[in-house]
Amino acid sequence: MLPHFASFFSDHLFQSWLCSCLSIKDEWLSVDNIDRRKNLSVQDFIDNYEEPNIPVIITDALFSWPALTKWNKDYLVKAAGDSKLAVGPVEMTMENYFTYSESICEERPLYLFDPHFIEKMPSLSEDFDVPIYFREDLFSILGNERPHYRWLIVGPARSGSSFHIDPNSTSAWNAVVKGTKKWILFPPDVNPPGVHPSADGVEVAAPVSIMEWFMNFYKLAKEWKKKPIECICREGELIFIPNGWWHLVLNLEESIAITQNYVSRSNLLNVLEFLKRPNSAQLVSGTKDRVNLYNKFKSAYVQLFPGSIEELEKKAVARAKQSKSGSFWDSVTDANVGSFKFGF
Ligand SMILES: O=C(O)CCC(=O)C(=O)O
Repeated sequence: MLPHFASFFSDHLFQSWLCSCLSIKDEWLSVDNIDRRKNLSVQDFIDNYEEPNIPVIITDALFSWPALTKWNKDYLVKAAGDSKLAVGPVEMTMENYFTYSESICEERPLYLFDPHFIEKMPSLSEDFDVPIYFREDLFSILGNERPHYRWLIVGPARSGSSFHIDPNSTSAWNAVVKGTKKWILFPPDVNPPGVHPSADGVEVAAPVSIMEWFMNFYKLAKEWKKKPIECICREGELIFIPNGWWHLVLNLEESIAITQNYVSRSNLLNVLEFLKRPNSAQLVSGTKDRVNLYNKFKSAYVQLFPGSIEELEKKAVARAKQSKSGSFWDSVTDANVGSFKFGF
């Protein structure tokens, strides 16, 4: 005989069901307070966004990408063939992924997020290139030992990435080839509402899903210590995510994107600082040899560019001295992600 559940109630089950069928509310999408730039020179990008560590959408960085006109479901299915792609905790063919994503209504739709897509779908490399702003890619000096750095991202409406900071203190760009993405970003010194990182930065306690965060915490963000940067990144646009920034992404429709994480001279000192933390074995990601990444990267860099680190340190000190905010000593002693400290 079946058990009788007539008087059984569960907030937990209800919330999950609610999050899987709640529609995306207009009020979650109305704020757009990010800088949007076109005809931006590389030097302007470095001076106004990369060095001061500020997000920006660049609206014309992808104009030459064939991907914008070529990529659709059929094209990706053909390019992937029988190769299995990384989808959350499992692997599946592109064809099976679309069969899944077209049929589900879930609180946390599985997201295709593959760091080896170029090896599996080599023809895609003809359809995009790294935009001019991000050509300095210092981890490339590590060759095959560099941490994972580029991903193909595919997901249905309501899929996305819950709040996180990007790996290894890298910065990133995220280019939308199809679809639209809602972004919420908080600076490195502000934990988003509902998000509680452990003191060592290894664990993060956060809402179960993106929809749950919007439902229960979005309103709080409006009165938070610092207001977030919010925007919708549309087809053909690219967003720059500076190192150390918390970000959450919600796909508003079926989306295809490419993201790449990188180290340039603007964030080299932060990356070195991060890699040499005492708990690097837990913090460093995307590579097997987490503990030795610092030594390998630093010695390869010093060999190629002798004196460069010292020069960057001097520049950082001069910049901090110049800043009116009196944050010089904060900046050299603060252990927050994204801040510079002495002692390499
Ligand atoms: O879901 C997305 O497109 C964002 C990806 C992302 O945040 C990341 O790669 O760090």
